[in-house]
Amino acid sequence: MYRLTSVPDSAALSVRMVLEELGQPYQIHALDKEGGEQDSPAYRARQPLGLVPALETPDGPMFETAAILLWLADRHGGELAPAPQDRDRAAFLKWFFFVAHNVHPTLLQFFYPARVAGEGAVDGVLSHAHGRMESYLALVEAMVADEAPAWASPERAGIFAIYLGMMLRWMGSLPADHPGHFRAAHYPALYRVLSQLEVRPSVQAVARAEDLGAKPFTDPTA
Ligand SMILES: N[C@@H](CCC(=O)N[C@@H](CS)C(=O)NCC(=O)O)C(=O)O
Repeated sequence: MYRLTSVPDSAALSVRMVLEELGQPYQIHALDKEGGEQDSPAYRARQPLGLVPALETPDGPMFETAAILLWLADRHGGELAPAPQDRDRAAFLKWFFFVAHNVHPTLLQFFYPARVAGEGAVDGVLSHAHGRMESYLALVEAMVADEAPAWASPERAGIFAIYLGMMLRWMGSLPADHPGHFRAAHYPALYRVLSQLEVRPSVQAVARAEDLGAKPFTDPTA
């Protein structure tokens, strides 16, 4: 059985949704942050930066959200990502890594700006990150609107949409005047995908378990 180390409403969400979608049994291990578990040698051996998620698998421990999502999709087949031999694997990988390498790290700057530049330069980091995020999301929106790839359709509940939906959840939950505030509703093609994806039983099961509300991707403050 998989064992997912998590804190509520963290990047572990996407892994949990994918495990639900795959129907794979798993246990949640709640990281004891107050007790300092993230700094313990045992946890650092599984996640060297002390972050979540970490997933224990039959092939050994894994960290990095995108790597875990892709590994689960590949390992269990199905429809969550195009298989290596599929024609649309190339386009899928390109955009999945685009999100993992651009959207995710920029998003983290909204939540931990001082880590990037120290306390004195937080405003500059936030406004620079805002501009980059605006262009990243516009590119993803245009791709989904123009190409309507099957791997980003709500029917497939793919790892691309689950990963991006989780990030839009967090950005949408920031105050409206925060530079990191971006809402799915501003991106019609993404909104259409995410509003159908979020009512799937897998996403709803995690939303109930972690108290995320009825529309975890498109209306995180509801
Ligand atoms: N690149 C990592 C980032 C993971 C990450 O930043 N996790 C956050 C929660 S969403 C965390 O553990 N934050 C606690 C902290 O930074 O102290 C991944 O994709 O797994």
